[in-house]
Amino acid sequence: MSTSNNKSSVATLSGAASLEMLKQWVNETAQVTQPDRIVWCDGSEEENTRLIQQMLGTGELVQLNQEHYPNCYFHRSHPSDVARTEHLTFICSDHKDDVGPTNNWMSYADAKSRVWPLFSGAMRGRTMYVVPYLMGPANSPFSKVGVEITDSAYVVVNMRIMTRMGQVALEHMQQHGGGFVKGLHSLGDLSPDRRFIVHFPAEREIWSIGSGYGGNALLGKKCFALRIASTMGRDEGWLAEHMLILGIEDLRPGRKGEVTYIAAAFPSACGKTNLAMLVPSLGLRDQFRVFTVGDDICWMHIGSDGRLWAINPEAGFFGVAPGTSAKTNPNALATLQRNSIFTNVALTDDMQPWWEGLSPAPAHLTDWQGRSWTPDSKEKAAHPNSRFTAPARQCPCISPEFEAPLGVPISAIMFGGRRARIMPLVVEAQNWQHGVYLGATLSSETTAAAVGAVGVVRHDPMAMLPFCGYNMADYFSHWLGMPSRTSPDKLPQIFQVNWFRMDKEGRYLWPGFGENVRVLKWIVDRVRGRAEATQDSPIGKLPAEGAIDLSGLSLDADASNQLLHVDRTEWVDESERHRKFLEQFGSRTPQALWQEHAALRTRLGL
Ligand code: SAT
Ligand code: MN
Repeated sequence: MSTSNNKSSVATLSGAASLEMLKQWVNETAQVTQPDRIVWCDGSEEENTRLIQQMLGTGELVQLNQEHYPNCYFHRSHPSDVARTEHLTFICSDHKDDVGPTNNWMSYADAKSRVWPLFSGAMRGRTMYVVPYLMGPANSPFSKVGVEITDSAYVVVNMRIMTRMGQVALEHMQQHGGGFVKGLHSLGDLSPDRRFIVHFPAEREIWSIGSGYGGNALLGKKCFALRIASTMGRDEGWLAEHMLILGIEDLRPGRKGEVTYIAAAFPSACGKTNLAMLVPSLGLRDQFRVFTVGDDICWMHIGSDGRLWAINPEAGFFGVAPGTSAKTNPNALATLQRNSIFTNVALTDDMQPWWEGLSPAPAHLTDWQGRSWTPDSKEKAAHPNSRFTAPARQCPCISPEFEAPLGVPISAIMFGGRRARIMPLVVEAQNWQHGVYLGATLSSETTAAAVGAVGVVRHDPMAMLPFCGYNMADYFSHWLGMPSRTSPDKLPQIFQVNWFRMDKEGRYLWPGFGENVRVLKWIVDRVRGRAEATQDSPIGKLPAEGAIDLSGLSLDADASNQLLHVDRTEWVDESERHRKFLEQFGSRTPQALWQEHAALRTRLGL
């Protein structure tokens, strides 16, 4: 077992020593898992073709209509393995307090006795793939190397889309040293009873067994780029966040095409991909244009100019298919038209992928479980968490800065939740500390991205609840400490948004999608000192009357009032929920958050 509870500092390893460590780890792992053969993946086209051919043979992949979807394939996962399983996701450390009340903790002893034995002989009769990958652009000082050992060829071809895989990663490691994050993955027997996703932040290691699904199995994504990276960020003074990154170009006369970069955190399946690829609604299309840097994960470092600079560590999109259409996200639709993998969607009779919201339902489909489906069927044809895996470089609005080694400078951070009530469309924080409070007290209704009830309001601070690799109270302290690392006026302004507010009849008040550019416009103008906000709302700065451009939008006066309405009674209750949430962390809750809580209560007249 390579994790022997001695925290060797891999960060100081040379390139040669890192490579040596890799060889040794592969040998040790093979001895335990007993694969029939070992394949070192180089990320090449030939290798990819070979793996695809092999999976077409076993039925793991099905070829899609090559005329409409060239080089696209379909995969059906086990019906009990279609979303992240948060209750089977653990952080392993010396003390339970290290991970806090919002994470599942596992002791080293339990990891050794309950999880490690499941890997014993797990790869018998299978191939063990060794997948080196780079998170972040080649040549970026912020990029980090991971190696995933897996017995799933499906994982390999997905990792090839989602990361910079193969030679580029080994070269980065050789040049920069610093070791790599170990990720050991086996499908095991796919039983939820023997499924564990265990993180060892101190050892920079991940074990995942019993699942072949996205966030559980593509270990570069949530496991490394968020849970392990958030602990690296804490130790090294940077931020690993569950955020999209977009650039919004101002096309208005006299603005010289200035681009403002925004990072935005939303829980899974709340529209990050759509926002990252936003096409402004018709009326505002000649004023703004949006470029995508990332749709899910954002690593932010303080640059030499004192500002926060962001890179997207990923190279592809693992997007929710249902709801994606020419209307809601034409850029995503164009991106996934070729070289993409579809998981748990429905199939048309001529082998095109289909999901709810794509187009009017065809008269006949094969549903995500392989059953015949007609519009009369009671169940959905595509799984609500069905996904596409598509290369980012194919996105028509990919940012010219996508590969920039130093990333892009962030001017605004948005925290968004899915809330039917209470939360206004947009509110701006008074300052960084208040912004951290807005992020820390964020709540959202649960979605199909994780196993469990859908639509339940839960706290999801910074949209990181399932992804923070250490005690969330310490994570808040880390955020609160950012101003001490730079000059505070260089940090981005912080906003909270909610696209999902409903009226009493349960209808969305805000049209969302392309119309969200109206909120972005206000945010751009706020950070550039050109738009007005009220100063007197108890929860933060709201757009002043008329400050949000609603021209050409058929929104009645009542709806626009409701969208920005702050109901004192509701907020008194909400502040109680904040208190209960913050109390969970006991003495670790930063005093600054209690100060903000008290200030909110005072502004509410309590
Ligand atoms: O399955 S993933 O975790 O990769 C996607 C998501 O839930 O955001
Ligand atoms: Mn996500």
